[in-house]
Amino acid sequence: MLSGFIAILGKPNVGKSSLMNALVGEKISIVTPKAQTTRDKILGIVTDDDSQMVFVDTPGVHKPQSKLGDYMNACVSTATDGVDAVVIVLDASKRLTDSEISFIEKNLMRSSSVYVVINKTDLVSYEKIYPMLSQLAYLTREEGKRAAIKEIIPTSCRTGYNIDVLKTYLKGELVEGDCYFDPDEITDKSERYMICEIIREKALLFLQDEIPHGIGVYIQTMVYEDGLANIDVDIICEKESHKSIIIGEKGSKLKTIGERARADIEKLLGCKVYIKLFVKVRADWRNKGNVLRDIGYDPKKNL
Ligand SMILES: Nc1nc2c(ncn2[C@@H]2O[C@H](COP(=O)(O)OP(=O)(O)O)[C@@H](O)[C@H]2O)c(=O)[nH]1
Ligand SMILES: [Mg+2]
Repeated sequence: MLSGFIAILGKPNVGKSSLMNALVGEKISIVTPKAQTTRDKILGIVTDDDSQMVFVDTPGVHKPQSKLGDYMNACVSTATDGVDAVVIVLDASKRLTDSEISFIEKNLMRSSSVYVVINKTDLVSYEKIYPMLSQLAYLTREEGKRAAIKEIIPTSCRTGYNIDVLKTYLKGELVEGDCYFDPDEITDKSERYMICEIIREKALLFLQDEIPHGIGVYIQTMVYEDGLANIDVDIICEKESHKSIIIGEKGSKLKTIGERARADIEKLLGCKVYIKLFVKVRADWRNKGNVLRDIGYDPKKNL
């Protein structure tokens, strides 16, 4: 059996979570147009007859401004420990920045193979990608202690372009060994965690920009009864004014979030679901260790 870990890294919003979902063929990590959607290290597992690939999705590399931000960055740095390969994702529709280039260089000093993916190619013509390739050209040659990029692969998670090609390369990085996970598993996260993530995704999609970063989702109770899952969920925010925006006029926004989330959660659990959402204010929760732990961002457990 061949097996191995592959970390997916890059700036916020380049499509890391979309790429992991495309590689696994299941929606594991939530995806929104907003930066810093992914807060945690989250595994996506693909097992076939002769191999197991474990992908590690990570929060984007960013400057932390709270304890939650510190946690997110710690997730990024521990995600690369001991992995067999690293995939660094770039956005074809954005200019390649110096910090992205030095991030690639830094990763080339480590022992694992580095692949660079230029994602979102569906948004641009090839002329836009050539300058990026020439900026990266010197990194395709080894120099001193710095290894060379193994491959640069243009992809699109939207159309599925080159996802198989990337997967074939990555399969070549696996090593002989045991499976790390049961062949039926597709992620390391619990059902409860996935439910909270689905609710957070819908909240991020339907709320204004300034609020989403201040949201945490927590399951109070979850009871199965007569083939129905009854779930009571707290949405934690930082201010009273945010609370009324999340609830919306006559509860309309909260209702939309709940309805959209319910459809996805029913798919996940394979049964009918009844959700009650409660919005609570906890000022500055992103800096409170106990609230972070309640929500599941526990440095002791996840890092
Ligand atoms: N057009 C296009 N959009 C994409 C592609 N991949 C991801 N996106 C979008 O980019 C946004 C950020 O994606 P996400 O996977 O959450 O990025 P992450 O922050 O790097 O994990 C979402 O709106 C995605 O739908 C792609 O290949 N093409
Ligand atoms: Mg993400």
